[in-house]
Amino acid sequence: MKSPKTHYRTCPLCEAACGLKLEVLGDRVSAIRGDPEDVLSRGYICPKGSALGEIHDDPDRLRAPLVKRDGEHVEVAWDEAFEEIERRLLPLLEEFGRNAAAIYLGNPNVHNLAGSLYLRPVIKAAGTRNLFSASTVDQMPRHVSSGLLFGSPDTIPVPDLDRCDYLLILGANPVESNGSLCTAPDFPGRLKAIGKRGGRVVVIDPRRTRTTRIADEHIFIRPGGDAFLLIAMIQVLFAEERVDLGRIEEHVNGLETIRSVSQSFTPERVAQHCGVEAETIRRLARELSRAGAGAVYGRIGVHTTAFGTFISWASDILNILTGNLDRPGGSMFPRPAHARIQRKPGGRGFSTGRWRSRVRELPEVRGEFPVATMIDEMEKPGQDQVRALITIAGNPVLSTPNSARLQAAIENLDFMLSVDLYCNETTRHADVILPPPSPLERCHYDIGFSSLAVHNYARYSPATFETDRPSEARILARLALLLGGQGAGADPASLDEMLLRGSVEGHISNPYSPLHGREIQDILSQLEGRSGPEALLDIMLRTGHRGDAFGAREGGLSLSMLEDHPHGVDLGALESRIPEILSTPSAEIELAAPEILGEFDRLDAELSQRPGEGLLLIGRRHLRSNNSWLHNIPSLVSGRERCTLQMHPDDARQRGVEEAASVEIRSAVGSVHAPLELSEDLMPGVVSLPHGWGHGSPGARLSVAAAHPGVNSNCLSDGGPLDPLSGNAILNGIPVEVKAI
Ligand SMILES: Nc1nc2c(c(=O)[nH]1)N[C@H]1C(S)=C(S)[C@@H](COP(=O)(O)OP(=O)(O)OC[C@H]3O[C@@H](n4cnc5c(=O)[nH]c(N)nc54)[C@H](O)[C@@H]3O)O[C@H]1N2
Ligand SMILES: Nc1nc2c(c(=O)[nH]1)N[C@H]1C(S)=C(S)[C@@H](COP(=O)(O)OP(=O)(O)OC[C@H]3O[C@@H](n4cnc5c(=O)[nH]c(N)nc54)[C@H](O)[C@@H]3O)O[C@H]1N2
Ligand code: SF4
Ligand SMILES: [Mo]
Repeated sequence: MKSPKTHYRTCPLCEAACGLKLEVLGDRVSAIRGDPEDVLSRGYICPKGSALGEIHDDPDRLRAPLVKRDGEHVEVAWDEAFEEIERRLLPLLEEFGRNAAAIYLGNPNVHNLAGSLYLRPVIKAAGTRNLFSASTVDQMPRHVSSGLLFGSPDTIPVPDLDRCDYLLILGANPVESNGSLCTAPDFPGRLKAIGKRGGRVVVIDPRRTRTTRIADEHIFIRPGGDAFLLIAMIQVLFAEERVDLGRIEEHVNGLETIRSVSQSFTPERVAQHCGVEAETIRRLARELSRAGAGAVYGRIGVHTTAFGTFISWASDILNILTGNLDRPGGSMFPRPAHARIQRKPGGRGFSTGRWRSRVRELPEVRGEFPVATMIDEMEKPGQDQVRALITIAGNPVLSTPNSARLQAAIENLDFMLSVDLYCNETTRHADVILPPPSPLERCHYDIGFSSLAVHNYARYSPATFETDRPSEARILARLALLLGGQGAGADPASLDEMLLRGSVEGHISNPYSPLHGREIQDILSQLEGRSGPEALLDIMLRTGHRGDAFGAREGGLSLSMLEDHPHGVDLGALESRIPEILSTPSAEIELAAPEILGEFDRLDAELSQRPGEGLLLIGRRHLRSNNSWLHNIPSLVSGRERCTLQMHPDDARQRGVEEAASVEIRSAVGSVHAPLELSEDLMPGVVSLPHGWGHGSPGARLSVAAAHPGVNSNCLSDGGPLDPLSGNAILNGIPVEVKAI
């Protein structure tokens, strides 16, 4: 018998980016544990990480391209699949123009080196303005507020979890989600440690959660009410003269403007609208200002609301006003290994609305339109109507608003292509599906999440298993060449070569690069024969602030150095980065961008109306889920049914509905039926239904998920009203009615 081999790799499933230790026997994984020596995760693992082997082995996971023939998907060879795309898609673009194709990018792209490095050429080659992604049902507000405050949408501060004494969490449940826009494996342990060192964790959430249970205090809030709570806390800080910016004071612009526009938002005035008592709001502001070092951290429950961007901004403002931005234990900017060497502060700043969507005239944000308007672009006839869709690693039929209508619009398209591991509720509509290899058959480096981690680190994992099938980078490269008119048979290596040369030449001509003025051959010869994403990553690491600059800096980082450190390289605790990191034109933090000031009028208008009295629907995550796509893994769906509507017993009594019975949940745009679960954990007036369910569609190939279908909560979310600054959809705080059936 063969003896098992040990492999180490990063879990790609969620933002915690845990380091895992895999026991491999032949071509199978026999066990997966947390890697106790990992520099970031120190042995932590959750049930999803342990299930990576099951994903790899899942018989439903696609191994060959599928093409639809007479309404049925059949397996074809790779060449045939690309020929089909060329034959069907290119004539459409010829006839109707480039905007006739829409692209939708799903969440797992961010967890994948190919997605991080090879999507740009695909988007460029497609040449469409109809670009959409999961970002506008997720974190787009955080990009916009960061862009306005700090000058770049990717300059996102994270709570310095391991050193703070006070943490105010709004709309996040990291004990189930393992954290988001805050990479911190073992989030629960890190939260408990705050209490152990004498600190305090307060959670604001309309539902009692596993996170509220380990916190020192939980405060209910009316869904969507956080903007009022936060602006009143800001008002209190000014009114009680508690503002103290600390070391960043000289880098801040607009403080007096914020003092004056926030003046009228007293705790008494907002209390009813957020459902939090005025005295509690005052106390929270005082606690934050008195804490040694503290941070305000908000996530999906507050970003997917009508004031998502404002809330993200207000959280940072509270950190700034209490001297907590950019100080140890406060809210800090990570510095990943691949971050470039910073030039002097200042830059072009950030703006949105460089172009607008055709139907609803919504502004682009970071080159995308809100995914909520993808339906409109498909449905409304006219020049530039969307007739073809390319989805890459996404399931918008389950994850984006007004899904029933979206599904109908997708059915009417002339052509659809998907790059995905599975034939799911969305990709079942595709004329061609191109499946990348499994998560264990690729190399991994977290470009995104090492930029959001509570401790600086660098970690690279090689592929655990080799495969003959094309890598995702190869698939995307071939697609980019095809879209660029080079034909279905173009060699993807030519794109690798182009990207590589482009990157090296860019560095050589850039006076701020450590490679400025070097010889191209000197650089290429040091790449040790690497190509594709690994070559690009090596260049990023070696030109980064800790890099070896291709021999110019002894002991610096390179990809081969990371290969020698399978548990990762510890790059130390977070460090202060202001002003170096600021890229606003003024090189200062701009507190009072006009876009934000405009939101104060909207807040005022809301406050002049009485809050509604009906039920408000919120979402819910479970540790063993990951949006829509892990319900086909037996160990992750076993046990009690999870797709239930949770409701407070008082609300149930009032409506004459009973536990276990299926109830009808109706919103402005649709209705679904789900089993009712009574729970004292809900704030009265609030009901909760998880997203990502609604399996069992004909034509999908998810046999395990089909046995645990649940219902699609996004049949209830309305793509009409959005967070105006980011275009983010409103997925929490949806008015609904619940009735017995
Ligand atoms: N009501 C409601 N809706 C929500 C949310 C909510 O809280 N409430 N949350 C929103 C959020 S935060 C997000 S991020 C979105 C997610 O929305 P999506 O990204 O659209 O959906 P996922 O369920 O993540 O689907 C991911 C797809 O990628 C495929 N996949 C996995 N790995 C790979 C890979 O390596 N390569 C390729 N090509 N494909 C891969 C999977 O098979 C799956 O089909 O949902 C959003 N929708
Ligand atoms: N197990 C698991 N982990 C995941 C995912 C998953 O689906 N399952 N998805 C991953 C993804 S893509 C993301 S983006 C992250 C998201 O990570 P989190 O942001 O931690 O997401 P949730 O667990 O949905 O927590 C949102 C919380 O907001 C609360 N909430 C709802 N409305 C409001 C409101 O108006 N105000 C306030 N204050 N709270 C509100 C909800 O009750 C809920 O407890 O999780 C990631 N990790
Ligand atoms: S917490 Fe996230 S990264 Fe860690 S094992 Fe679980 S799914 Fe993987
Ligand atoms: Mo997300």
